[in-house]
Amino acid sequence: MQELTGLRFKRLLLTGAAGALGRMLRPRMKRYCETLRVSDLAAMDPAGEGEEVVIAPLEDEAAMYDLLDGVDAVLHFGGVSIEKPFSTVLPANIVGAYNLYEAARRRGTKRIIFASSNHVTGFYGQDETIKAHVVPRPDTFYGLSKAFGENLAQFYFDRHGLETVSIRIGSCLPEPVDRRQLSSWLSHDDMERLLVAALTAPIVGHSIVYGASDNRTTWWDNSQGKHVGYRPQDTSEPWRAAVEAKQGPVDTTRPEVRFQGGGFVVLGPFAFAGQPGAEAA
Ligand code: NAI
Ligand code: 15L
Repeated sequence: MQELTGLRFKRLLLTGAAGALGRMLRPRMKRYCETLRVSDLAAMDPAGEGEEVVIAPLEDEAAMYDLLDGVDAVLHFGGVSIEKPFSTVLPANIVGAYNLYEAARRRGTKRIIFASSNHVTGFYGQDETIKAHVVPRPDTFYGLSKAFGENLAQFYFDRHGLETVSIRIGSCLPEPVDRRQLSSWLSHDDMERLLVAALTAPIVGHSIVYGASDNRTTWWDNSQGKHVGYRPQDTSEPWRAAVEAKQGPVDTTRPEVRFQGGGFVVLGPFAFAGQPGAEAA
């Protein structure tokens, strides 16, 4: 994808840089800043020109304070990215998000782009189209932690004027691979477009935008985030026929087909009430 503007931040921070999206975004976001600081708790590629590589666990308050030094804006992609026991989600996504916001406030960082998730609203139906300001209906402890992150963002804006765009990312992959992803897919190029829009929109306060491409089937209406200026240019349509042929007919009574969160709604120890595998307690 061509560079979108000649825009240059002095220093951007990308957390979660060792992860799937972090590795994809690192070379792309480098083009928009003089210095890209990348962090994770896992090992990352060594620093290239104009890069700084920092190992920093989100739950380490002092490390986060150091990490935010001199940072204009943050792309916060670090943390637990799938359903896990609450004791695993808590330090990374809840304590970690607090540490990041508090460090950003004290260091004077202006804006955070928060990699939230569609699993904040995973228990809405696939027969519904929802806007960003609906009541959250998280489908997992993971989705709950992202809802906390969004509330934290709202609080830090209302209380301290620290701006955030929370992106409820759908499924960000090179291409859609199943029927659900025909609706939830976000191409890598559209992710970059969305991040640049979120970084550069003049005023965002705390805004929430669903991160999806311009798919023909969609459950998300981004009209409440129009001011962010995101214009997707890709669509899942070229993959539709092949995905539908491969998958065949779906059983629409199954919870993972009924709800937007797909397979996440049946993950974890509780499974889904009334379904085989659901824990009695
Ligand atoms: P990933 O699991 O590949 O990457 C997450 C990174 O965060 C990993 O490198 C991991 O080491 C790091 N991390 C985990 N706990 C940490 C901690 N306590 N301190 C510091 N670093 C920690 O996930 P992926 O797919 O790259 O997603 C990135 C972000 O985007 C996540 O926050 C995820 O929830 C969100 N997201 C991703 C979607 C997707 O389609 N890939 C969809 C919706 C949201
Ligand atoms: C997410 O939040 C996950 O991080 C990612 O691994 C995908 O499963 C995605 O949602 C999805 O809903 O497809």
